[in-house]
Amino acid sequence: LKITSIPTTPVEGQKTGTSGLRKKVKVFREGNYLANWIQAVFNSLSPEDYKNGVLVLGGDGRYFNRGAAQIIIKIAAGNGVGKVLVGRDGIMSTPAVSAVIRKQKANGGFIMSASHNPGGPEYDWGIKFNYSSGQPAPESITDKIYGNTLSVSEIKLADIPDIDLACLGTAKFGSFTVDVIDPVSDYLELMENVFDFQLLKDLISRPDFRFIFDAMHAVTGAYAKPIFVDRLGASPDCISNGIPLEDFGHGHPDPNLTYAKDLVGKMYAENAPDFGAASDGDGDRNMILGRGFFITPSDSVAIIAANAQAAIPYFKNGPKGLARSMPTSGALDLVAAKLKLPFFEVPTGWKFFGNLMDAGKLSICGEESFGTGSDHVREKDGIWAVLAWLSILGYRNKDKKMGEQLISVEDIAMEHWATYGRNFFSRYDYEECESGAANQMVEHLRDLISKSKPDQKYGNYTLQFADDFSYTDPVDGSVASKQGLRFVFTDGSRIIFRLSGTGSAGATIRVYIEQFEPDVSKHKMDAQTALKPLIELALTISKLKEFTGREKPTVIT
Ligand code: VG1
Ligand code: CO
Repeated sequence: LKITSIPTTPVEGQKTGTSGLRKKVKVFREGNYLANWIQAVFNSLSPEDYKNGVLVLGGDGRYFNRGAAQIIIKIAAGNGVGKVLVGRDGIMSTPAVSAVIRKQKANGGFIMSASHNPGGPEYDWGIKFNYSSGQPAPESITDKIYGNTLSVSEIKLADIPDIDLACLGTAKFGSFTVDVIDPVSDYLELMENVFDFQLLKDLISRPDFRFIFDAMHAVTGAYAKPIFVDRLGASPDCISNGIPLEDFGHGHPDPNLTYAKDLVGKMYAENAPDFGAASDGDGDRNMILGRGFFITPSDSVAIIAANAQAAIPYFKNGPKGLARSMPTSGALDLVAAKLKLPFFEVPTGWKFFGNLMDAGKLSICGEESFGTGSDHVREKDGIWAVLAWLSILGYRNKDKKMGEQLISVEDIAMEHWATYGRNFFSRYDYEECESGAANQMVEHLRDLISKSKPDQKYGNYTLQFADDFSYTDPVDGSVASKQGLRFVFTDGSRIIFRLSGTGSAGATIRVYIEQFEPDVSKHKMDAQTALKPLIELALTISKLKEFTGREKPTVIT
C-alpha cells in the first residue's frame, strides 16, 4: 500500500457542535477542509484504537456523501486502518452505524450526515465520529479533535482507486480491505431480537389497522421497505417518500409538525390511518401520530418506558434506568418514580447517554427533539421508536376481535395522562438570528439569573430556582457546564433557553416551555392554549423580540 503525505495548513472553525461538524457543502469542499478534520480524528486517537482496526462508514445519502466517502476511505487506509465497512452507496442510518459498530466489534465509525438539515449543493453537509461502543465521541475526544484541527500539518493518503460503492463485495489493497455491505441486514437482525415481530405482523396485517410511514426521501427510505413491507407485511403504499435522494426532494427532512406537512395532512384528514410516523435525514429521529393526534416526543419516551416491559421482549426484565435531556419534559421522571427506576437528567445531545448505558444504568431515554432510543445501540433510533409504538398498540389490541373498537394512540396517551398527569410542553425555535443579538440575549438572561432569588414572583409564577444547567457525568466525573438557562417555578413549570449547536448559519434560539397539569378535565386542552401565559412570560423576561427583532418563531413543536 503506497501512502502519500500531503502537506496541509489548519483551518479555523472546525469545532463540533451538539452532534458532529456541520457546515455548508461549499465549506467542506474548499481545499483540505474535510481531509483536515478526518486526519485530526486519527491524530486524536491512540494508534491501538485504529491501526489494523475496523471502521464503519455510513451516511444519510445527501449530496457530497459519495465524494466524501472516497476521501475518508483513502485517509483511513493512509493511517493504517485495516478494514472499512461501508454501506452500499455510502448509505447507512445513524442507529444502523451504531448497531454495525457493536455487532462487528469495530473500533468506531464515521457518519456522513447533517441530520435534519436540508441537503444539496447550496445546503448542509456534516460528519460525526462514533467510537467502539457505537456512541458519539464524548467531549473529551471532540475537544482533542478540535485541538488537532488547529495544528494538523500533513494528511496521510493511501494511493488507491475510488471504490465502487454501488456493488456489495470486498476490495483488497495490500493490508487494507474495503467491504461494501448491505446497510440493513445487521440492523434488521437487531430489531428482530429487540421486538416480537409476530406481534407486529399480527397488528400490521389487521384489515382494521392502517399504518403509514414517511421516510422524507431520507435514509430510512432504505430501511422502510425491507422492514415494514418485506418483513412485517405492510402494503408498499404505506410508505411515502421512500427513496433516499441527495437533496431529500428539496425537503427539510425533520419529522415535526412543520416540516412533515404531508404526513400531518394525512393523519388529520377525514378517514385518516390509525398510526403515522416519520423519520429524519439520518434516521435517528421520529415523529409519532395517531389519527388526528400528535404525541410529543417528551410524552412518547414516557409512554414507551411505561409500557416497555409488557410489550417489548428486550425489556422483559424491566428497564434498568431512564433518562432524558434537560429541556425534555418531566413526563419520564414520573414514570421512573412510579416504576422505582434510577433516573438521569443529562445535557442536550445523545453523547451524554452512552456512558450511563455502558455502565448498565440506563435502558430507555429520549429528547424533546424527536429523539427516542434505548441501549440496544448508542444512538437515538427512529425506526426503533416506530416499532416500539407498534408493539404497544399490538400488545394492547392483541385480543381484539374484528369489529371491536381498537385501542388507539390517543386512548393510550389519555390513559397515560390520567395515570401520571400531563406535562404540557412546547418548543419555540428562532432560526438564523443574528449571532451578536442572540449572544446579547443570553448575557441578559445570565445577568437576570445571577440576580434572581427563590420565591421571587414572575407574573403568576413563583421562582423555585434559576440557573445555567451543569452536568457531572456519574460514570466518569466529567463536567459539562453552560448547557441551558433554566427558570424553574414552584409548581414545577419551567422555561428554558438554549442556543442550538447544530446550525450552519447564524444562531438558532430555542425556548422550551413546560407546565404540569394533574387535572384530567384539562388534559384535552391544546398545548399552545395551556402554555400561553408561560410563553408570554418567557418572551418578556428574555426580551427576545427586543434583542432579535423576531415577532414569531420559525418553528413551533
Ligand atoms: C438538536 C437537538 C438535540 C439533538 C441534536 C442532534 O441539537 O436539540 O436534542 O440531540 O439536534 O440531533 P441543538 O444543539 O441544535 O439544539 V440529530 O437528529 O441532528 O443527530
Ligand atoms: Co438526525
